[in-house]
Amino acid sequence: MNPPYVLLFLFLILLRGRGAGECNVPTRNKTPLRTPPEPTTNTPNTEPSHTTKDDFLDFFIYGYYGLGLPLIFDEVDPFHENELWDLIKANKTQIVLHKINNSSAIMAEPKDKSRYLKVVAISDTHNQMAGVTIPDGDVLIHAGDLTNDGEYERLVEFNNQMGLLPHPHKLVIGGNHELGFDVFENKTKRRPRDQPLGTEEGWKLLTNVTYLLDQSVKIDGVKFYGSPYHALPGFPFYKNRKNGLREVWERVPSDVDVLITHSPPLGYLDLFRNDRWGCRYLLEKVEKYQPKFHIYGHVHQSYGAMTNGKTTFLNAAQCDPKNKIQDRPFVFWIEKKTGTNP
Ligand SMILES: *[C@@H]1O[C@H](CO)[C@@H](O)[C@H](O)[C@H]1NC(C)=O
Ligand SMILES: *[C@@H]1O[C@H](CO)[C@@H](O)[C@H](O)[C@H]1NC(C)=O
Ligand SMILES: *[C@@H]1O[C@H](CO)[C@@H](O)[C@H](O)[C@H]1NC(C)=O
Ligand SMILES: *[C@@H]1O[C@H](CO)[C@@H](O)[C@H](O)[C@H]1NC(C)=O
Ligand SMILES: CC(=O)N[C@H]1CO[C@H](CO)[C@@H](O)[C@@H]1O
Repeated sequence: MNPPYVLLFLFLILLRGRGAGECNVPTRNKTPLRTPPEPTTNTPNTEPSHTTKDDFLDFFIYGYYGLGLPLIFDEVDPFHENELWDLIKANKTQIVLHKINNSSAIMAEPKDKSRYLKVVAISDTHNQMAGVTIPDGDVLIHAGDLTNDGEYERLVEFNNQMGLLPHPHKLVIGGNHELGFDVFENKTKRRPRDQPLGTEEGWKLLTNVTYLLDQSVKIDGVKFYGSPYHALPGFPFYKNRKNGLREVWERVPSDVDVLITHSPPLGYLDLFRNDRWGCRYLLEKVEKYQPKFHIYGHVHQSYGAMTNGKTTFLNAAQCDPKNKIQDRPFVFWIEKKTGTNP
C-alpha cells in the first residue's frame, strides 16, 4: 500500500466512523435494507454487523470498492438499487430453493433422462477451478470471474482444466475480473493496480469452451444466451445504469431458455452487505421473457437458489466473500425441444 492510499484509507475510516461517509452521495439510501426479502424462508443472506476490521479486510479484498469510493468518484451511477427494491419488493414472489439429498441438484432427476439436458452451473471460481468438484452433465456453464486479473497463465490453466472435463458443451462468459476481455473498456478508469494487468482478447485462449459475448447457442433446441455486463465501475464490461446497461439487455433474445449473465438481477440473490447490486433492467427482461433459468454470480455473498414461480435464479458463485472456494456447484435438468422444434 503506498502512502496516498494509507491516507485515503484512514480518512475514509474516519468518515465512516462518524457516519459521514454517506453524506457525499445523494442517491445513497439512508436506511439501508436490512431485513431479508419477503416472503422467503430460510434466506441464505445473513448480514454480519459492520466493523472497522471489516473495512480493513474489504480494503485488501475489494480495494476501494469495499469502502464505497465509487459512490464518490462516480456520482452518475447509483451503484446499488436499494431504494427501488424497497419500493417493488412487496409485489415480488421469492421462494428459496434448496439442494436435495445433499447433492448439487436443486430438483429431482427426471425419470426419462434422455428427454432432458443435465446442466451444471458454476461461477466466480477466481483461479481455483481445481477446488470445485464438478458433476458430469451435458452442459457446463461458467458465469464469469474465472480469474482474478485475466492473467495469461491462469487463462491457459483454466482452458486446460475445462478441456479435461467430460461435458459435451461448455459455455463461458466473462466477468468483471477478466481484465483484457472487454475491447471497449476505458482502461484509465481501472483501479491503478489493475491498469497494467490482464490479457488482451484473453478469451481467444479459451479454445476448449464456447465463449458467449452477447450471443446465444442452441443445444437440443434449448436456447442459452450469455452476457457479461455489470454496474461495478472500474472494471471490464462496466455499464452505467443510467446510460448503457439497459441497452445491453435489449440484445437478449425473447425466447431465451437459460439466461447467463455475470450480474444478478435486482432483488434476487444480489445482496452485497446491505446493498442490492442487481440490475433493475435485467430483472425487467427476466420477468418479461421468463427464461426457465437465470444463472449468474458476481456477488459472492448471495450464493443460492430461488424462484419467482416462472424463473429459477441461481447465484452460482463458488467463492465466498473472501475469495475462498466453497465447492458448491448447482445441477438442474431442462427439457430438450428437439421433438417439438426440429
Ligand atoms: C402491487 O400490486 C398491487 C396489485 O396489483 C398494485 O395495486 C400496487 O400498485 C403494486 N405496488 C407496486 C409498488 O407496484
Ligand atoms: C446432509 O448432510 C448433513 C451433514 O453430513 C447431514 O447432517 C444431513 O442429514 C444430510 N441431509 C440429507 C437430506 O441427507
Ligand atoms: C440425490 O438426488 C439427485 C437428483 O435427483 C440424484 O441424482 C442422486 O442420485 C441422489 N443421491 C442419492 C444419494 O440419493
Ligand atoms: C476514459 O476515461 C478518462 C478518465 O475518466 C476520460 O478522461 C477519457 O475521456 C475517457 N476516454 C474515452 C475514450 O471515453
Ligand atoms: C479436450 C480438448 O479439446 N483439449 C484441448 C484444450 O485446448 C488445448 C489448447 O488449445 C488443446 O491443446 C487441447 O487439445
